[in-house]
Amino acid sequence: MSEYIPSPFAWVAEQVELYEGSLGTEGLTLKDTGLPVIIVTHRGRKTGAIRKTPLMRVVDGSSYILVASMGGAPVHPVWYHNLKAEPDVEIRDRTEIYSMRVREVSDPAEKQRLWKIAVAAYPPYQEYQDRTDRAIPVFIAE
Ligand code: F42
Repeated sequence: MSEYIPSPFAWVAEQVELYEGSLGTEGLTLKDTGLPVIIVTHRGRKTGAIRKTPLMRVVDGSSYILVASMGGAPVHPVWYHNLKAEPDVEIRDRTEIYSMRVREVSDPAEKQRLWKIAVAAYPPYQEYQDRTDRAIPVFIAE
């Protein structure tokens, strides 16, 4: 069993603690927005430690769309690199937990279709993309 290392962002670590500590009955939305969040459990590519990253809940059928936006920051979030190295993840959506495999979406038509779904679920994603020079990566978890 690997060690769990909480996020160095206090507000993120607190959301994970509330969400998981309540077994998916509390802390389910992004502060001030009321919009739903999932928790992605994955592995640090260097430490091998367990990492837990809250992301907006964006669904396409029974798949989840993961958007590596990090508020429009100029570089990809660290979890992006972890998922590229180790694509097997666990997704907690409220009280349900799913074992899933992620892949980065590279086909332009597929990415455009999923991007529209993501922006409809969480409109700030478009502002984040407009604000940064990097193409914000999108994963699909199946
Ligand atoms: N972030 C998004 O990108 N998209 C979202 O839709 C999103 C929604 C969201 C909703 C609620 C919420 O509470 C947070 C939300 N966030 C969203 C923020 C998200 O949870 C992450 O905090 C954010 O994307 C930054 O991710 P990050 O992986 O860059 O986190 C940093 C702060 C971090 O944890 N850094 C660690 C550290 O110690 O500095 C490193 C963690 C790590 O994985 N280390 C690796 C290891 O091996 O353990 C090494 C990695 C390497 O290659 O160096």
